[in-house]
Amino acid sequence: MAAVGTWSFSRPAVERMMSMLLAGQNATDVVETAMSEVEDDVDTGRHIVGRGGYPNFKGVVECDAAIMEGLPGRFGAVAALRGIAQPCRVARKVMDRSPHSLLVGEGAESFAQELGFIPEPNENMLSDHTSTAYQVQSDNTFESCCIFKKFPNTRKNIIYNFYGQILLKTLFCVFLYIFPKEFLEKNKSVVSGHDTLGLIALDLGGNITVGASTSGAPFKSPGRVGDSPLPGCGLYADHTVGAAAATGDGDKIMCYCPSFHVVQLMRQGSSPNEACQAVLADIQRRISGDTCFEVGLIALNIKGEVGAASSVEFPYTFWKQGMGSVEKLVLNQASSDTSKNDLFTH
Ligand code: SD4
Repeated sequence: MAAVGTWSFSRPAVERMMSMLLAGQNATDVVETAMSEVEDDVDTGRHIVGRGGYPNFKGVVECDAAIMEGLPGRFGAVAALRGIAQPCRVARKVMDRSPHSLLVGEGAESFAQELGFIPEPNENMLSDHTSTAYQVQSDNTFESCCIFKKFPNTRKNIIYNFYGQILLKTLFCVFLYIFPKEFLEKNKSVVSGHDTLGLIALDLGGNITVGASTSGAPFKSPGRVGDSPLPGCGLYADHTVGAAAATGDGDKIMCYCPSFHVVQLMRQGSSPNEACQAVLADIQRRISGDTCFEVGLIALNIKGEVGAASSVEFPYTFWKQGMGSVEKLVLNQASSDTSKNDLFTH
């Protein structure tokens, strides 16, 4: 039995997984329950998960979530799902009850409603923190500075608005070209970091399940889907080998299928730690010299060994049978601290 989760805020979820696993529950119920508790907690929303998550650029919270069992073909996911505070529970229903594997947007919402979920108004999905961040972000963006919006919608004003916007956008691009660093630094202060809750559980019967959940990139385009609900990208599991999950910049992560790659390397004999490090090194080699985007990987094999690698400082939490409590391990930037991980590789 073992459990692992991404980032420090996964600790309560991993503690929950520990107690459920010790009570003999199966890995999928364990992941779904622990995940949905964090998703529903408005305070953890600021970590870009579920209720309280950051909205898209129109102010609407849209969540992605997925669950994958190690057994072949057992996968379910939802993407760009609005108004449901526990999207991982809907993903589980997609896995168990739908002939499909991934449902998005309105279709996912209708499916959830058919299965008894009650969509909530968007206000319930926002927290004070994320509403304020959205307001600040909107005030900072070019569009809301457009003075032309304030005039009535006469034909003349629409034409002025059209050419005015082109002019302002051109000036804005010139500004970004000249002062890119300053602009990016200013906007970084609104929100930074890419967090996804990734959880993996290995139960007493040797079943392994992985889940991932996120409200996605803050202020994303409506309909944007990240890596988290995509099998092989945000998560992957194989009951003969183990499982892996990814967190970070999903628009980039999905180009490398890192979770599948980690599991494949473990199949070929790598430890979880070696596999995560090799996949990170492969991504860094392929982007040849460019600063690596944010990506963190966790993996657990069916022996209960854990591993991780990350391009940024990356805390993750872990428990395995025999340990009295959940441990937090921290990887330094662009490294995988093997000395710490080896402590947990038995
Ligand atoms: C995503 N990996 O959707 C997730 C979460 C995230 O900024 O990092 N968002 O890309």
